[in-house]
Amino acid sequence: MTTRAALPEGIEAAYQQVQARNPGEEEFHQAVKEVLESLGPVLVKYPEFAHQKIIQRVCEPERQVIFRVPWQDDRCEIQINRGFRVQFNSVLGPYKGGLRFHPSVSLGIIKFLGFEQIFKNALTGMPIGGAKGGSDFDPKGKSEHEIMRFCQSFMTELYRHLGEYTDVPAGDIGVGGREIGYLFGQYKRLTSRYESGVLTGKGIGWGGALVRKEATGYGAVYFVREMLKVRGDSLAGKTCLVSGSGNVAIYTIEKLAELGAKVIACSDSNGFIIDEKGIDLDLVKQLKEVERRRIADYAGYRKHARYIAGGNIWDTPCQVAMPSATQNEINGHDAATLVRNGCIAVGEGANMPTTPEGVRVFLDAGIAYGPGKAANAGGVATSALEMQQNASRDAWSFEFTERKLDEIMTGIHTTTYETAEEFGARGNYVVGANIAGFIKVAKAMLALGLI
Ligand code: NDP
Ligand code: 2IT
Repeated sequence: MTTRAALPEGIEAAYQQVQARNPGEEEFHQAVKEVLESLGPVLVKYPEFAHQKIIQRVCEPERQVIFRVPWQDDRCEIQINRGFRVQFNSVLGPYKGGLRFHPSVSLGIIKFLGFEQIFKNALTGMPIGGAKGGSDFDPKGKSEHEIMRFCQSFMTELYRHLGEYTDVPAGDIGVGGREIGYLFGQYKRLTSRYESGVLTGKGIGWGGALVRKEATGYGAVYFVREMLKVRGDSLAGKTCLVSGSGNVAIYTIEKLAELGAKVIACSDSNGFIIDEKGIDLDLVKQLKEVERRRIADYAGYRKHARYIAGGNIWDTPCQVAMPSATQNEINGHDAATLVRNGCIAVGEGANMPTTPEGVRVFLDAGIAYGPGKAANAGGVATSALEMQQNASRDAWSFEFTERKLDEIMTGIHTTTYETAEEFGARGNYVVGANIAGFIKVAKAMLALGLI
């Protein structure tokens, strides 16, 4: 359950309508509430947003597709999964947002992610709308052939809703370069077109962009670097925790180490490892990216490291915490533990990893807290750079693209910081991100008439 804090009257009514119209979708309610809580002063400055019912409109997806995904496993047994694509808002550009394959996927999860994506994408300054999709398919333990057959069946239904000017998916949990390859291959067969710009996160050599793989993690670290800079501090010498050990976590660890910080722990859904000498990233990459094994195996190769099965990574003292696994992985108790143990900065690589109670603890403690829709926007921003390269049939160097990513993240930091200040919430990046993202979307919606 999400906690109930008071919302301004008109906004409260809009929120109640969202709850009533979308029963049982708790994560979606949570994401909506967090944005609406920031919007009181916006409606005072822009009363036309209220008159034109922008909040009510923005909370209703433009289109939602739910479909059957039938496929055969290696024993020729028929399996049925459910596929989703929620095309939330296209006022700023083609729908854009990742695909998640995880057994916990439901309509409410996809809607929370799609809703967040609208404002995140607006913050990047790139011409992209907001969407999310995925399936309750569980990739764990599946063979290479099963993954391919599933991706082909998923795309056989989804392709009719996509297009480089329509809707451009990418990866998220359970969807990486391998899956994007199979999805793109099937799209190509079904349409007889080599339409590179229809998916991002493609492989280098067949339309992919350098730095996309690294972008979410690198970008989140840049955001933390900027938050610390405002406070006259830096990442050098800081002890860090990074949850997860997937795409976002790996490249968060890489950039933290590059900037002189020391990451001592990372995790997966079974437990976490502590390596006081600093995580050996080459080993993590080999285990996770190449061999697709569990993080527990790390301790088998590094005898001084410890694996804590079922443990809570946030109990470990640190100065910087970067949740990079999944939603609601830091609750109020975890947040209080982090603050008590001396944590001074939190940068969210994951989407909505902190519960409302946890967010409150961080804000009350006055630590540097970078919410996901600002801090992890580097992934989708670099997806937009990939679309730009596809459109111009160009391929940029790693250095050039990384510089662009850094500029975009530094820009998002400045925008969110200054917006918070303008609306009387200095240092509150939650307010800054929600307001800056919302105003951009709302103004465009007004300009385009009743949409
Ligand atoms: P991956 O599938 O590459 O990695 C996910 C990691 O998180 C794994 O270590 C996984 O452990 C762990 N995890 C996933 N679900 C759970 C769960 N329910 N409980 C505990 N641990 C879990 O995904 P990404 O790294 O791409 O995504 C991580 C987060 O970052 C997500 O919140 C995603 O929405 C967000 N994000 C991703 C972007 C991207 O570009 N990929 C962009 C912006 C945000 P296990 O293997 O045990 O499941
Ligand atoms: O949550 C996200 O921003 C992503 N999973 C990346 C989306 C994208 O289209 O690159």
